[in-house]
Amino acid sequence: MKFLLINPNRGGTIENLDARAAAPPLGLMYIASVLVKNGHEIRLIDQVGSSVSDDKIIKVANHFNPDMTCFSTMGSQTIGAGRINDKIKELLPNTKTILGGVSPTFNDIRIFKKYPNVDFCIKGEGEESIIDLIKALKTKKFENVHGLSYKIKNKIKQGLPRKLIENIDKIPFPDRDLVKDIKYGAISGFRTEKFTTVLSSRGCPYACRYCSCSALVNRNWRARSVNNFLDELEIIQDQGYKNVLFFDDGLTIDNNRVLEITKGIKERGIKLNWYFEGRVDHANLKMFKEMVKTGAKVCYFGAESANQRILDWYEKGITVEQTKLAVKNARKAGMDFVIASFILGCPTETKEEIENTIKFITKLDIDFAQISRLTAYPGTFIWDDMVKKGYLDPDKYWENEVYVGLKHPESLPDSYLRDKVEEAYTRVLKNKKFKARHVFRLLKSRYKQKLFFSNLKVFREKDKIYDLIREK
Ligand code: B12
Ligand code: SF4
Repeated sequence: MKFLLINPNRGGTIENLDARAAAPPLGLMYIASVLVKNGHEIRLIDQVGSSVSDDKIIKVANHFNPDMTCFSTMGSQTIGAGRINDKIKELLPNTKTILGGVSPTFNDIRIFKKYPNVDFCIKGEGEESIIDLIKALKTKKFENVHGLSYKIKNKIKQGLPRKLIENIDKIPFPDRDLVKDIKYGAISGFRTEKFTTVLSSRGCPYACRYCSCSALVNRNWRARSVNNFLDELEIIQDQGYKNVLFFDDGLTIDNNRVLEITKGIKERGIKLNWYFEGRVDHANLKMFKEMVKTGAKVCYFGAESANQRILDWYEKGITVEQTKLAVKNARKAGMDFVIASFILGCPTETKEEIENTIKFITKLDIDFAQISRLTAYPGTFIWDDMVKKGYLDPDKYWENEVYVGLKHPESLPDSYLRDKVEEAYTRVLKNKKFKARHVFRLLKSRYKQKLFFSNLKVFREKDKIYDLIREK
């Protein structure tokens, strides 16, 4: 069969942001590999990374004439998928449409209602479900497919509950050749050398109230074997990549496993720069040192707040002291660029607590802080709680994020929080000690110098960066 795989841009008018925050569409690249392995013919279009127009996609579709058109969507990408799919269906009414990704995982029924041209939604991990769906097309026994939602005679039906893939070593490596001509060169708005993305493990056992990662995998964490993962890194190096971004939600959960990975990197002579995210309570100094020795350059911590009461409200399971120690350890280990994320606007959070967080950020020895307003997304505790209490109409906001401050009666007003985020960025970047530390680190780190000089234009367009960050 022929499959057209599309990573659509967001439905709105911020394609510029899409291109600047683009990364290879890893989920779709995994699906592509599985389809090819099963003998199917595929085309993949990353509209986000390549900025191709809808018209160009329709032309490709018309020429390729796929049996199945598959979209991967998170958030407002579903709007883009709906828009493109309607046009494709007009030309090719026999192609069947599948939506997969985070959005259909939590919004399948809403998708069918809003977009009548969608035939199937695959919820959760798609590698096994899509193959089962292809088989079911012959038998028509859709009810036996895990994670599938479908329509029969305009009635929405569900298959079996979604299921996690037990042995993730068995999943073929994502097909990077499909996007080899796209230059993904910006991470969080900062220009970098060409990079690719990897997943050494899947899922997360925690359940922070603002995050949907745990709901995606029922609080499950599965790791690939170290050798299986290193085999992929070797291929990536052979393909000419120098930079790798880890998309793991829980890379550092098992410190010993990370040490085995770093040992393997040394033994196999792999030379790649890495970027990763980690929890502050898994920020072991010995592990960081080995990571730095084997190429780790940028680490990103979810610090979220300087107030223990707020961290506890989020059920984050960390302490403020752990954040300080994590940053200290990353510094001691020689990490070139340390980023921490913070959220303002937790329900019941006071103005004083927000002030405390901003002061804390200016003192923390990091290179950059990402500061956001608390947002509700489908699949999170906060979303479910607000829906349950009647603060939020899910049918209105499922495709576009909603700031908690706009809807929650116990939250500070959103306009106040928006101003505070802007003020926080300004105060942090203008803080004399923060600036002095930057200059010092710039002189010490060749990597940081490279990053800094290739981003001079971006730094000059400081307001644009703020916009970008605010939009994210
Ligand atoms: C990387 C990432 C991004 C990147 C995406 C770049 C890229 N090209 O990949 C960027 C930075 C752009 C991004 C943006 C956003 N993101 Co994001 N992102 C992630 C992250 C960390 C990893 C995604 C990933 O690649 N996972 C690995 C792959 C293998 O998994 P996958 O994509 O889910 O694919 C699997 C299945 O979903 C399925 N599948 C996927 N596509 C398809 C297609 C078909 C046809 C089939 C059959 C199956 C299928 O099979 C795949 C293999 O098993 C996730 C966290 C997470 N754990 O998912 C958050 C996450 C998805 N993001 C999230 C959010 C909130 C956002 C933003 C809204 C943030 C913001 N405020 O701007 C935006 C939304 C952008 C938009 N489109 O509207 C939330 C989603 C919340 C929700 N419930 O909707 C998550 C879950 C993080 C969280 N903390 O909760 N994000
Ligand atoms: S914020 Fe991080 S630790 Fe918390 S549930 Fe999400 S991925 Fe897991």
